[in-house]
Amino acid sequence: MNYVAWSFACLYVLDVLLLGSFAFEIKSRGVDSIFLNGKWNLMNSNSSLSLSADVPGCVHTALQSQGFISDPYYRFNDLVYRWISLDNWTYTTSFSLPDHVRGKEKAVLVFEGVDTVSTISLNGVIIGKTDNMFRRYDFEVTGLLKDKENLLQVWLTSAVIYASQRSHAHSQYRVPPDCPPPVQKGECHVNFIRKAQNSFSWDWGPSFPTLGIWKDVRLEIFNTLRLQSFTTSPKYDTDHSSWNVEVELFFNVVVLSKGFVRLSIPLLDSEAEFQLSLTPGQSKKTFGLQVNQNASIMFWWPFGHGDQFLYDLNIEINLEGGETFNAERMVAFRTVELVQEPLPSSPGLSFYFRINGKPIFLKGSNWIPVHAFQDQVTTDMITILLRSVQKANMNALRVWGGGVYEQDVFYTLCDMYGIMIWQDFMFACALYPTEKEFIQTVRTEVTQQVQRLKSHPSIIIWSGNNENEAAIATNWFNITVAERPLYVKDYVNLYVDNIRDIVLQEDSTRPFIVSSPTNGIESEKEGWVAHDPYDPQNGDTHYYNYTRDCWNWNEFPRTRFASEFGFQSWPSLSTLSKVSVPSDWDFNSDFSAHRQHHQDGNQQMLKQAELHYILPNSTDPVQRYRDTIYITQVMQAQCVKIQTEFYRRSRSTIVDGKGHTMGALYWQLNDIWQGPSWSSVEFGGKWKMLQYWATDFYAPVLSVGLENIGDMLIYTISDSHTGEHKVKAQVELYSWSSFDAVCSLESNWTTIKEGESTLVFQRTVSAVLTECGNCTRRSCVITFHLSSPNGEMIGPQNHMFLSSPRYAEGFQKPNITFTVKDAEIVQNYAVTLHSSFPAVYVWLDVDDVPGHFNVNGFLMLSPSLTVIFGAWRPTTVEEITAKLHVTSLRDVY
Ligand code: BMA
Repeated sequence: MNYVAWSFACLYVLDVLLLGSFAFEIKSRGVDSIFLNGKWNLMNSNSSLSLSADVPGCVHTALQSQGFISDPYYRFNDLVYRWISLDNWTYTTSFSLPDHVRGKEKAVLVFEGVDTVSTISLNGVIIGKTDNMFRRYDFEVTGLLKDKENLLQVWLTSAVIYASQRSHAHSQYRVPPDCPPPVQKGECHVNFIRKAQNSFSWDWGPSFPTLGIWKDVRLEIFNTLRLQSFTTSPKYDTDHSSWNVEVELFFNVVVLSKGFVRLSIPLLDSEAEFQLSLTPGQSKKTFGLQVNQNASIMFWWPFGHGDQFLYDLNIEINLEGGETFNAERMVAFRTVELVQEPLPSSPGLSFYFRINGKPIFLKGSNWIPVHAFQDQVTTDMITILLRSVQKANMNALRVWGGGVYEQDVFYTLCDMYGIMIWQDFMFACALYPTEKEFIQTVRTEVTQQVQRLKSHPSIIIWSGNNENEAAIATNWFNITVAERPLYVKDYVNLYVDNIRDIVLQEDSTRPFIVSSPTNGIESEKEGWVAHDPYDPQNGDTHYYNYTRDCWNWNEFPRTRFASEFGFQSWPSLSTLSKVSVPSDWDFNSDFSAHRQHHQDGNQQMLKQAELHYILPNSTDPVQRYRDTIYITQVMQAQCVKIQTEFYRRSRSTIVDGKGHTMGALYWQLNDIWQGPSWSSVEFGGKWKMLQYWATDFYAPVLSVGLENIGDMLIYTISDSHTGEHKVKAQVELYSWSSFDAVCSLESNWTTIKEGESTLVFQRTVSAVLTECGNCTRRSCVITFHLSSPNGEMIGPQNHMFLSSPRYAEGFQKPNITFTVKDAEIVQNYAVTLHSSFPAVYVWLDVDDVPGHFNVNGFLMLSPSLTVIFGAWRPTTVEEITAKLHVTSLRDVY
């Protein structure tokens, strides 16, 4: 664990300052942009409600901010406010044109994002319709504008009603699933609408089928042309061993225009100028900037593998008529390959990423939407989450296909932080229709999103959908054998013939796979739907099992790449108390059942916890509730740790043809609301125990302990590229009743190699116990770490149990007390704990004070220990002292 005190707040301020200089922007002389964001009027269908509403925004946010409804996340409000999504709503604004734009040749009204189904009118004339929240709409309005009092109206249709109508109109055959499982309390037929699929409910989130104008609205007025967007794609030319940056410019041209384009990367002394000739209509021009071969290019590396060099690329366009366009964007140089090759002694193919020629193990988690109301997602929220990702030693996230394509700032921050993104297209856990209009809107969506996002080096792969290959292959929807070909045909049509086809045309700088999980090349051979997409010997896998004992690592598939796995837990009381009342604070309350959207989820958590821990039994109901939350977080952290350590140590082993695991992305990083889920970070940014533990189990060099058929083994995994290290494992056994180690053991010196997992210690458990003397499986716990020849500790301290803590002998209440002091670093506080006995899963919770500890959820084997709390807002020693709660396993029963 990293014991260096750090201040999140300071880093955050720095990020926001840097972001300003990294964001891309088009400045043009000749095009006037008039933003129509701000206060609009909003009305429901029978005009009984009329209110002011922000654009960008949505109906729910407007109703809440104007006091018509209370917090939609509060208690059972997701059901109470269902009527909002069943109604139709109209947004109206009026505007005048500034003098200097009147009489220009062309006017285009740009909607960056409408959620979702609408008819739009300007001055009473219908200018267009929308049906896809993931695409931008440009409506030409030349000739419709008045100098004053232009009336712009967006007539939104209920997404729920629209989806239902579309599904009924699709009468030839059903496109399942019809509705989500009842436990999700959601709406039906979400697969018929191009909208965040989770917005009709998910197994971790509420049903809020929003309506709104969720992104900017602006008018663009010009005489000659406008530059709509541009992309920058550095490509490595292997024949000439040089880099070439491909720049695409997308124009909307009114009159024949001539001029020139200058591209430059000043830091690399690279510049080129090109003639430009544009004819009326839409037009795309592509240019290549050859990077100066004498310049030394610094690569962009994933976090933990090197720096993230970003270079400023300038685009300057000068037209003969005097118009100019200037744009800039940060570009980065990196290559990415998805390696699917035969492996020795294994039947399938490998599945791993090579970045800049080096194999990289992906360590991270899955990202879901940050909020049900996307207009409420701030740069702060995204920054805090992505900083948490990096802080926990993760280098990758998968933007999961049931949510949204994230906003630009998300990808810009990932570029800066070195977080690799596995980007799904937004299709999840369903079959989809393939009518002409549906395919057409998807084609536009995919083209636009690839063009918007492909300049980001952080994105390393595109993936067509979440689990839809598996849904057909393993027959989630009871499709008959006779009908199956029809659905496979639709599947291939949508993801292969359309989405894949577009992606391959638009972007040659990163790989594409059709689904996750998939068998990759093997799925393709089997006609894109493999008979078992969960095959551990090909492609990636998703694996969940809540009923089997998660401490038994033999249960896990030795996969090539674990892109999803996880366990649920409940968020802290301070997070839940914002949306509940004390009578809800009971694990068996209606509230607890209501927030749980996964069938039997609450029972599964307790059953899994009960295998190894005694469940909380305080007679004080609120204490019991807090303790139950705690035990679910203990269970989750321990289960995900064991599973992730298994994947990391499987990176260089092949057992029975399985292994060579090169990625572990647990499900899921973040939460959409305050409820139970697989997340490691709660809604609001508070870290669960799992997030603290990820810092260790994703450490660059890690030692892992386990038991295998009576043997105690310690493996070392190294992600470093710095060559070989000599290490030995130092092992200590502690009894539960004393702070003095019962005995210490050592391994021999072993050389660990970069990118490998190496066995460093092996003895039978009985030999270890005999040698140690006063220890039994139940009375002792084992700690271990690695050390170098000069005595340095390498990687984090780790520990293992030889028996479940529920059977621990000599285990006593530790009576932990604490004192808090100012740590003399901005907003950092030192908490010194005093304990009477060894304690396990020691958990510090400062209620609603935002921030986090340098270490938490730990094994305490000394009578006192100091940890640091870094607050994200000003606080005091007194506030922390008053709000701090310390819990350890022995305290809950
Ligand atoms: C997966 C995901 C999500 C889901 C999660 C937990 O398979 O793709 O659909 O939320 O499992 O059930």
